[in-house]
Amino acid sequence: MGCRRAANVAASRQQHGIGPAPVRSGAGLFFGPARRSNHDASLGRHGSGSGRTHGALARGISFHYASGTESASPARSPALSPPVEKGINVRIVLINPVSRRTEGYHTIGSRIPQLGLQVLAELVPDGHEVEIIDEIFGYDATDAYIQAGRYDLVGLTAYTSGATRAYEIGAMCRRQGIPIVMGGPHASAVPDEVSQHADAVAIGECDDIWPTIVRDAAAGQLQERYQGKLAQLTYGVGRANQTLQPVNGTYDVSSIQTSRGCPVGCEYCSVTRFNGAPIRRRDIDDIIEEWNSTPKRFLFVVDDNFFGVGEKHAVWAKELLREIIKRGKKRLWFSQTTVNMGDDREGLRLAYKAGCRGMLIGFETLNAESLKDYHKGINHKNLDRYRELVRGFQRAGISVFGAFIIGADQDTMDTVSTTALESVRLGIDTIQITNLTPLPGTAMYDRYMAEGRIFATNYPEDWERYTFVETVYKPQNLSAHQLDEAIYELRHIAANVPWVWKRTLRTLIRTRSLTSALFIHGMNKGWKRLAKTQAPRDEARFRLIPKESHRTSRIRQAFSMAK
Ligand code: B12
Ligand code: SF4
Repeated sequence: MGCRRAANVAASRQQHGIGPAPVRSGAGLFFGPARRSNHDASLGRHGSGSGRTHGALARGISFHYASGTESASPARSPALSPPVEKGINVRIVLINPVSRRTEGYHTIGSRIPQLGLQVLAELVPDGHEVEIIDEIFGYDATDAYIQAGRYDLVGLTAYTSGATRAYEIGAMCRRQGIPIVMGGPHASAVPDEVSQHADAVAIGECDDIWPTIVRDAAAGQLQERYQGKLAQLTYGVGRANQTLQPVNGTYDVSSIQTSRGCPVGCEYCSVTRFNGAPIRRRDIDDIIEEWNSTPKRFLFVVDDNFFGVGEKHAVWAKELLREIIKRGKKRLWFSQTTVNMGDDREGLRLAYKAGCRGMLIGFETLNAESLKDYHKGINHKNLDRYRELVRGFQRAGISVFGAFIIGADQDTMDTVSTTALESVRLGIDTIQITNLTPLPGTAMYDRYMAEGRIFATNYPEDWERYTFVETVYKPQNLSAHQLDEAIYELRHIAANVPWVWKRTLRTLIRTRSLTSALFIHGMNKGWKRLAKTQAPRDEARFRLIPKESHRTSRIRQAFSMAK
């Protein structure tokens, strides 16, 4: 790759007619819980607004729109000619771009924080400003605020499905002359691709390098590539700015992370490659302080595998739970773990006491061969005991959110309906069934690519199809269309039969916990709304029409919870 000049935030401001704002102390610069609505954000959309943003107004600074959205994107931000200007305060925006193909998914359920952005916000060095835009609340704020020249540096995260939209934002920034840095799971998986759309790519965990990136940008010395390393989660590392809400909406819950990494190494998952196999735990005092600062009473503990798979992991998790019981503010929470936790009575008792009301467990499949292919040894080992383990959670008062993937080499069109029915037999409280999706950066992607099985390869447009609600590869025993159809049948029925209250009642009976039952009620209501949004989209996208078959009657049986 040829020589690139450093991006310069001062140059970007000059382009917008905005002089450097005076340097102020860090604390005063955080906007705090800025609760602006989408209406606010849409004021200046596509250059048709008043020509001022809230940020600019606050400073008494005027700006002009640099260009229309239809012009071609320059290869690099035109803001790349330094004079180096040290000490400038950079107005940073951290954006979570969202795929337009699954709006239902993002907007119907709970609005969960994009924790990575709150973590980066916490690490912004003093003297700079930071805001978050999360497109789960809509796209208007991004377009309006960027075109209004509100920011000097744009930081993009992205899931693979959000990459297409991220590049669109990147192009808009380049037209505006605003430097862009992109990080997160997709950028780390395909940094060469990302570097064509962003001025800098940040690979891996970035806790250690993000402050340097901001300083480099302020000094006009943004590098093309930054390589992060697995963070040592000592006091303060991994902590999020809990009070900073997106400028375009307010999250429903708070998120927190107590550990990173997972030793299981499932073939379709990027966590073990990205965050490492050893489970790294944060400092307990630090967790408790952050826990007590969370603004919402309901928390999502986003750990990859909260309880882990071995004795050492369990001992640590229990130690944390005891401290939460002793020193933590009362919170109800939900996390993710592997099925083996269902065996640990003490761990489950402590978790309930500490406020845990639900655990997401990736059961993935009920087929032993598929589990082997997925390299999910912990499930393979426990396959015959799923029911007993589910009961373990429920006896402790904790509900079970079972995640399943359909599309393994052993799966047929019947697998969706059989899985739905079997999950009732296992007593799982709420289920999620998604299309197997080989994501870049995973061993499965590499294998399927080598086998020529992935057909959605018109990148970057096709990344937007990697949403887990569409098949992007050729399954072994059925066509991609058949797999989409089998999952569509589930959504269609979920949308059209009454089932939510029945599940709530069953959870109440099994867990004897009203809060767990209410949690499940909320989840299932969300899934129903999602199914109502997504099923007609499936019909349009895949040209599907509802048909009665032995599969649909089995799915109905599952929703009516007949054993
Ligand atoms: C919590 C979580 C969720 C939650 C909440 C989502 C949310 N709003 O964050 C829920 C349950 C809703 C969810 C859903 C899904 N998820 Co999810 N989820 C996670 C999980 C477990 C933790 C994310 C997190 O908060 N991490 C903690 C923060 C601190 O880490 P981070 O975001 O990676 O940020 C760090 C670096 O990446 C980097 N960084 C990130 N962004 C940026 C930006 C800049 C500018 C810079 C410099 C650095 C940088 O710096 C940060 C600090 O080190 C991850 C696994 C993981 N360990 O990350 C999967 C993960 C992100 N999810 C994944 C997937 C696939 C999904 C789903 C598609 C799954 C599904 N079955 O439907 C959906 C899609 C949701 C959507 N929005 O499209 C994949 C994404 C992989 C990919 N290439 O896209 C992951 C990596 C897990 C996996 N299977 O591999 N998810
Ligand atoms: S157990 Fe979960 S987090 Fe761990 S590798 Fe498998 S899917 Fe990823």
